[in-house]
Amino acid sequence: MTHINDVTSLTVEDGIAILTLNSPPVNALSSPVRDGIYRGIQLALEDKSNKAVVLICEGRTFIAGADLVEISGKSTGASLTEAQSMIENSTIPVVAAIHGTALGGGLEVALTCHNRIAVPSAMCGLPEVKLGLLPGAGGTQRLPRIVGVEKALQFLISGEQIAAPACVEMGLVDALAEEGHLRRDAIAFAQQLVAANKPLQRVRDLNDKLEADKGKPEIFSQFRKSIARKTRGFLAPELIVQCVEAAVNNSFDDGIKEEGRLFAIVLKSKESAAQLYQFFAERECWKIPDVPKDTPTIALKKIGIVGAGTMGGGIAMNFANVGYDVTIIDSKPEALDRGLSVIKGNYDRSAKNGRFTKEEVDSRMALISGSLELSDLADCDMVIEAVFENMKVKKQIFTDLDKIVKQGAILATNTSGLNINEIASVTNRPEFVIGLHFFSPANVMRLVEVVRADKTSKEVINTSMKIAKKIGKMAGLVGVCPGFVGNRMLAQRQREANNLVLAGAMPWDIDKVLYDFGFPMGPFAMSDLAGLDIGWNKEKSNGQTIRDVLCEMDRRGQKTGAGYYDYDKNRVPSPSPVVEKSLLEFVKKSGVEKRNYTNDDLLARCIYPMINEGAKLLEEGMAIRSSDIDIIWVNGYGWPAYRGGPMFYADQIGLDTVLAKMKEFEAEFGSAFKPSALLEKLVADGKKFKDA
Ligand code: 3H9
Repeated sequence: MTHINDVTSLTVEDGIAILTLNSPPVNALSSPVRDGIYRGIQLALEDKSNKAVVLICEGRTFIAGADLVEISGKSTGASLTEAQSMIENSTIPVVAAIHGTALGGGLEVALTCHNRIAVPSAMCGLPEVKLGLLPGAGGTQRLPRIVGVEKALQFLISGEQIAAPACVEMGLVDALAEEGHLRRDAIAFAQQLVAANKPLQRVRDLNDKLEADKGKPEIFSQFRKSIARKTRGFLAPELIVQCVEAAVNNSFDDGIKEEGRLFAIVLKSKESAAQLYQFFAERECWKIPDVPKDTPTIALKKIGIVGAGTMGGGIAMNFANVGYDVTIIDSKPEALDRGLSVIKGNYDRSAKNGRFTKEEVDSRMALISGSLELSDLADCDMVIEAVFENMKVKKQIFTDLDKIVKQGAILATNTSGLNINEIASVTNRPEFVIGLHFFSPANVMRLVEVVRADKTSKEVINTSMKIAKKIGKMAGLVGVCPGFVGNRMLAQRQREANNLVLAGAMPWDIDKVLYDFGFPMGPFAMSDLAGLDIGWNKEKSNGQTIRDVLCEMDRRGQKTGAGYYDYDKNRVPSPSPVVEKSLLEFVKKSGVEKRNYTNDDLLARCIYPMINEGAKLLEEGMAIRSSDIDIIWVNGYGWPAYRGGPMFYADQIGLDTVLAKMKEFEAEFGSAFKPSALLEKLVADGKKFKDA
């Protein structure tokens, strides 16, 4: 065996040179990996007795892409383009042998190989779009040459990973190896290629599929329309489409130049800085300083859910999806039946959309059973209470669960902000009590706030974080305080949005500012969607609040065709002159001075108090790190991913800017705006939240 460098080695078996990469954890294309590929292929070619080369990786995966730590920094040795050219211009076949994931630059390296073989469990993808980037190593030019323009656009814009068997169907992978025997089968495959002695297949030279799509600009215009809503505010998707257009309309070399030009733009963009930050934040959030990796966990097999409402049903689906037995309890038979049929309906819809098969619907439903008796949860390893937000009711449920459920089981509450210490206090096992705050709809939303109460044990925390990961969620570990992290910050935004309306700003102007910032909708559109009459009492209503005024006019939100907005029959909203008049009268009556606000004023009043609250949460130790707050806001509250999260955003615009504005607000509106001590300190020290 020849060691090329620390991460690459070359061996020869039966005339086939095997170039092996071993750069944990994911064989990313760091300088030594790129240089190792370049020099390894060069060395393999020097020995004329070698008939073919197999490029294979050690460890858990094939190359998972560019090295994201190094990506905008300095690099040494051969460039990726040089390594790829060395492969593509090889005079003997080079075969990529894929296991794990061939992602981004990894798949782009495989696409310069003449052939690809993969084990069935392998996945291929170009996920750059998720990082605010585009495939910058030929991916946008080679992929459409293999799979055609339409499929390539879907593949590139979704950034999804495709399983090896589907890749074979698309022509992206040539053959499947037996699981666990990749090396053996890749060598045999290379020998077959040598024996067949056909001309080497260079993807760059395949033009048939592009010819078929030439002169059809409508493909691009239709595609742009189809992704407009989903990609609003992101930079990379449009530039990816431009790259594919360049592939269709130019020679390969010119297309590559255009890809390079556009890659340089995305690489320097603030969107990719935010999305790369999120990538690492989403990996950091699992690391709990005082709960080391090797902390024991509690074995979970059977999960109990108390409450068959929308929340309980969604939570149950998460667990059934990954094979857990789930028992859902409700005290009312009709609520239980309704809950179970909503779950079935959700699964059926997914099956109809092709997300999984009818058999899978049946197997998942078979894991979920319903019961009217709490005692049926006795042998559960984890019970999650998901009833409505009422402390008295929750305390009663925990008192009962403590008596019924076996010792050693975790008792979790899905409260969105109640005091979990108080809930835990009614049990004889507060160390087994924890909060698992799912977001609605719980089967769809990615976030769970894992809420650590004063006495929660480390085992229970570790188990809860692990199970959150297993059911595919992003988890932020937070402390007990009203509203925890997410809702506590949201309350700041809600209060200020309402205050602005009370001082004459129009709801749709505030909504528009937040929508343009990147949120899916503003707080008033959201209230209309949820229904303005939630918690409103007709008998007690006396026009004291704006909500009273609107509900008294039977403007109770979308369901009545009117709320803050007027709605047409398709529920398309428009600003309401009636509401405007009522609001202005209300403001006049209340004696508050009406103001005119710029969009910047509206944004600062809604966003800066949230950032300040985030700083207080850090100060109080309710969140471990600012990036945890950011993953909570991006995954649970629609904060635009291309802005990284509120704390990252604050770091970008400058904490001094936020502090100065909070001081102005404090002077004008009082102590609700008092800057957090941490914010003051960071500004004084010239630091950012990321340094806190
Ligand atoms: C690209 O390729 C651009 C090119 O087109 C253009 C070039 C010119 N770099 O996720 P995990 C670390 S853009 C550096 O927990 P899993 C990660 O931080 C790239 N580090 O494991 C973590 O570290 P730690 C396109 C990386 O098994 C550890 O590896 N590629 C990279 O759940 C384990 O990661 C992608 O976007 C990297 N590329 O999932 C793929 N990747 O232990 C990004 C991971 O210290 N990666 N790390 O926290 C992934 O999607 C997943 O990591 C993967 C494994 C599926 C590979």
